[in-house]
Amino acid sequence: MYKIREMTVDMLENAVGIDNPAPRFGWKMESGKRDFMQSAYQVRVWDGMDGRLLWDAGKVESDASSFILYKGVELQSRQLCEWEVRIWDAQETCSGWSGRASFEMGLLHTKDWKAKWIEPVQRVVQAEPAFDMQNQLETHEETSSYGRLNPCLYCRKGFMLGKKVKRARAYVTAHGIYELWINGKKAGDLELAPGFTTYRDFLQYQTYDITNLLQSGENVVGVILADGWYAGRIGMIGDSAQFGDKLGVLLQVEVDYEDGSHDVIGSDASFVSSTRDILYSDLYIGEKQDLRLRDDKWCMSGFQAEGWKPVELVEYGYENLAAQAGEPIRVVDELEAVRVIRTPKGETVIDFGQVVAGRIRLEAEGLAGTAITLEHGEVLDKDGNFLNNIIGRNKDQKDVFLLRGEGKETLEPRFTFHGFRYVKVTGYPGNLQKEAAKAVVLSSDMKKTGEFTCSDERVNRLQKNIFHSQQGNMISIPTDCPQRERAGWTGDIQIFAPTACYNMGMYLFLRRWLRNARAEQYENGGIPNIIPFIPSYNSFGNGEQMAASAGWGDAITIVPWVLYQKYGDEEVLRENYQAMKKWVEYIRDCIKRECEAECGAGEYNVRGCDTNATEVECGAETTSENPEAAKRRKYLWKKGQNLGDWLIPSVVADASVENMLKCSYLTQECISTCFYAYSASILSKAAKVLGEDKDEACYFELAGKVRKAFSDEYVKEDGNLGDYQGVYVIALQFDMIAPEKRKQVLERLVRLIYDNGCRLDTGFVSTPFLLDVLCENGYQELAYKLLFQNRCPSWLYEVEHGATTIWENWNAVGADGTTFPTSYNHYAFGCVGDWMYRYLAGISEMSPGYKKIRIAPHVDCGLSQVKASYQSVYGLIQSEWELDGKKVCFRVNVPENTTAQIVLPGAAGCQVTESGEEFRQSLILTQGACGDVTYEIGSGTYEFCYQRDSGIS
Ligand code: RAM
Repeated sequence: MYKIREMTVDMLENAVGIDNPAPRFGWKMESGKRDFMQSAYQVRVWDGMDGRLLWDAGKVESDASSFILYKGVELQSRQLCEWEVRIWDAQETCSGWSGRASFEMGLLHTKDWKAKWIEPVQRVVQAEPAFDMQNQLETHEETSSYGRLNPCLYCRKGFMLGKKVKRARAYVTAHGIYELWINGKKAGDLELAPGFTTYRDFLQYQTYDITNLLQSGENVVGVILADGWYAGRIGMIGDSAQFGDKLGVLLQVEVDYEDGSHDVIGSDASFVSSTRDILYSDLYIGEKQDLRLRDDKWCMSGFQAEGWKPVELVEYGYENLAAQAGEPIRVVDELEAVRVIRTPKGETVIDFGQVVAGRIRLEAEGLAGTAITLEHGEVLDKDGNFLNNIIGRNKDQKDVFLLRGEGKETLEPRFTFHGFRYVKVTGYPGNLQKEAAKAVVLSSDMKKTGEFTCSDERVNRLQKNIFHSQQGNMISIPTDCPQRERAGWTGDIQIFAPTACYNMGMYLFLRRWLRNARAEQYENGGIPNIIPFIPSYNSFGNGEQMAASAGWGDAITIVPWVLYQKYGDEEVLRENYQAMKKWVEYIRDCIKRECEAECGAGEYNVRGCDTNATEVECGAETTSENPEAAKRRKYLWKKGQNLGDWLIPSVVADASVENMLKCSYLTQECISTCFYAYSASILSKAAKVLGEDKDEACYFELAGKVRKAFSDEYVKEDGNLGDYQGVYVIALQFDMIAPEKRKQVLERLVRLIYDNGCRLDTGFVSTPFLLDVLCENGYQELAYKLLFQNRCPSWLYEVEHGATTIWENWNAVGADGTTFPTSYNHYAFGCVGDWMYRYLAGISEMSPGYKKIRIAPHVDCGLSQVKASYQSVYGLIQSEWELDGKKVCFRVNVPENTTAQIVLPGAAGCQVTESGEEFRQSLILTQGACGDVTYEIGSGTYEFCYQRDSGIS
């Protein structure tokens, strides 16, 4: 008999607070047998309270087991639902009903909100002084007084419950970040709620099941508010009040009684507020607590709220509210301290052995009022002293605690987080033992979906480092780094998304981030380089709109396409389609303006895919010296504030801002045009999926013209494309080179790599494709050399120099151990993780969502063993191989309801056994020229073995 498991609604198990009126169902199946395919399914949905049947899909002949759209009776706000599914296999055997799973609707309409926004009486958040770049570059530690920071605000209200409660929910959100408290206890396990979104358009509320926290008689509901992303100091330059300068809360408690009646207790003018033990809390600067003022009774019945002040009712409307979309931030791990160091300077520093994002929890005992200070850093200096590696205004990462003085106390900040491995502790009474400290790791709580280990411990460490950088940079939004900018740089996630999707279930997280991206898209189609966007970023465009850079803004086409490939949901393409199209048209328009500037207005006319205007070439009507060049000008994105191949190692060796910008202007012309073609071709493919035939053809044609123009304009006959590896890589990967010149281009790339001592010199946007380009074009050996390279710049150089996450700069630690003030937690260059899964373990999708899988490992990579797995929407895909001399053993698992092509490298003519028996020849699909044999198989676990020297190759 087979079983159904992991039943999800909108990709979450037992989801609570769904505000999508048409949720979608999914399930996995476990059969214990091979070749298992679903041939039909039936889903039934009930109202969980009164047992009414809401939907019976009937038996649907289909092998779809994810994203099955609800088509029953209209779902209501707050509705509790139960659902079950049964399936049939190819032999028409039925699974039997799955057993019921539940989901619960959130508030679907603005009219469901009875509560009012309230703002405690407060000093408005202080504006930071005007930004000065020089100051930013020099500021290293605390420069300003903390007096400008406001204390956290506590709000409370008591209410009576007379009847027996059946269920109770709280729907809560805030301007700022908040904790919900009921009767002296924190409700739920969320951190930093409501998370970071583009608040004006999209503010999430969270749904809490508080049934068990209520009591009969008097109850108290309370909220603690901190500045958070809304009002606190954030972004590159640490500006404050980016969304507003007053904290507020919207809170609605709903109680259903056993007798069928219903009560709503909403935030209103009867709440009172005060300040207490948290003297300030800022996401970037840190938190200060006076534990003498702590008293959890503030949120219990019987507490005399003397001196508490009334709150103000304010109108913000409810239009921007949406249910929590995807995994919230939680404590995802706790790490023991590895050691306590006495540094040469005499500092006391705790080492957690791992760079993380989060905070620490520290036990201490001392006299009342004793001040303990915690400072956070990711590395020590060369001599082993504490180093604050983050430069910039308001990047202090410093917590202060004043002890209560009544025995053992636990110190832990609540509304801030830091990027660190080392914590310098000052003022600790007595001898600090490592057992007294724990690192509390924060992240959006996605499931881990990937595992990769192999016979080289350094590569294993690299994979771990990638994972940890991902964990630290997925706090509500995908960030570049969790200590300095903590910003949703579009380029970084564009580069890293494929790797991210192997490591964790990124579907909801990235889909939510795209919602922010759509909201932030400019009228003209440009996508700001950072999402969510904050006004202070405009200071980089001299007060004008922030530029939309090639390779960064393209996140709007690339990320939806990656999600579609990995999870198979067309809806992601549909909901982003217009934004993708606007982005491509934005590029077209940028070029148009360039042409007009060069050729005179009116002479140049672009034909967008939606217009019928005639196309006129730039300069075609003038007597141009080079009519061909004039004709192709309109396909080349030559100008604009494009970042090019950011952080090319040889150019930014000294990490100076000047040289960083040099990377841009040295490469931007080529890189921008390549991304134009790439986005146009993704758009064409998306149009095909969505049945937008006209667009499909139009953008396909556009991509082709851009490619041809690029090749004609930039690629010399001898394959010369300049001095930078990245330009070659991108041009090859995006198919920008005319076939007759491809070989020369490739050879020049290979020469550049050899001339660089078999080391990479690629920047941000090209690094993800470097190893692929080499492997796809017959230079596997060189790709392996780059992977196993341990001289700087290289992945293993970082590992051998103590990295526990991925660094922003390859040379962040010098050969002599000097550590530079930069970010040690930047996932971008961790993009090689994707290649390792796809190439070394060989797991990739042949059709969207891994409905059809390809497992094609490369056993000649220099490793003797690889073990990898990926938890897809259908179930676990595994690829494990060992190479022992000529003997290859290869185990795979193909999940139910999928099929796979399995490639056995060098197996042609060999006797292949599977689980000890000769394998069926009939399953052979192809025998490749280089001796690879491809089998087509169904679900199940297989173990193939063969001796390569027995073959024909
Ligand atoms: C740096 C960021 C980020 C990158 C931009 C261009 O400041 O850390 O990684 O995308 O520059």
